[in-house]
Amino acid sequence: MLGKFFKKPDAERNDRVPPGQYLTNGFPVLTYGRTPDMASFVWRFKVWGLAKEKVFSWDDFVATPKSQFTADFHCVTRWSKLDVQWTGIRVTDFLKLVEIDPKAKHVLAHCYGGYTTNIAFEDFAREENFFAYELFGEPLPTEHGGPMRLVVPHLYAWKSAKWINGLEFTEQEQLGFWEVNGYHRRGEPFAEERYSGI
Ligand SMILES: Nc1nc2c(c(=O)[nH]1)N[C@H]1C(S)=C(S)[C@@H](COP(=O)(O)O)O[C@H]1N2
Ligand SMILES: [Mo]
Repeated sequence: MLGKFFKKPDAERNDRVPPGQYLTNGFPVLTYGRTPDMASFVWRFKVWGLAKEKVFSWDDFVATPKSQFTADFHCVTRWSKLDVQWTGIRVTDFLKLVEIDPKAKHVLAHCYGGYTTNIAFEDFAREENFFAYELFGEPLPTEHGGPMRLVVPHLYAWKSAKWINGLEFTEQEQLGFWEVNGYHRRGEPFAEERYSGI
């Protein structure tokens, strides 16, 4: 049954597929709980904590020049999808718009619906991370996190927060939803950082 949907990685692709992962051609939707009814929200994005508090409207947010990104996507439940095409805003470009206290060492991403996930500042402020609002050239579908999600390609996909609506900067690490529930605090797929082992 599984073999119908998930195939073992091709030999030439092995180096892109982390250990214990299987390739899928589809794009499964993985959401804990209900998908928030985004139509009922006026989208806003807030930055706070060890950063000067600032609230962005949709227009403020997307005023940052957009770029295209192709990235592999690895879910800790063992499926990986290669070459996902996104359009969005580079995290490093966005960070130029906010004043962050140098004491900030961690970021907690907040989402409509209440999901959170933690990312160390050095993992967050990397060139290849972005806020995405298009998927394969179409507006990002709600089930995949539309209108806006975070994408952090070098960590397991639970760090790629869907329906993102804010960033809280802190000195001490505050664990997010899955991290409190036993997932690894960092989640690097090539090191198989799946669970915290506590
Ligand atoms: N807000 C929110 N973001 C989330 C999740 C979630 O449940 N809620 N699930 C995470 C997990 S476990 C994965 S694998 C990816 C799945 O993204 P997809 O549904 O677009 O495939 O989103 C991540 N971001
Ligand atoms: Mo996941």
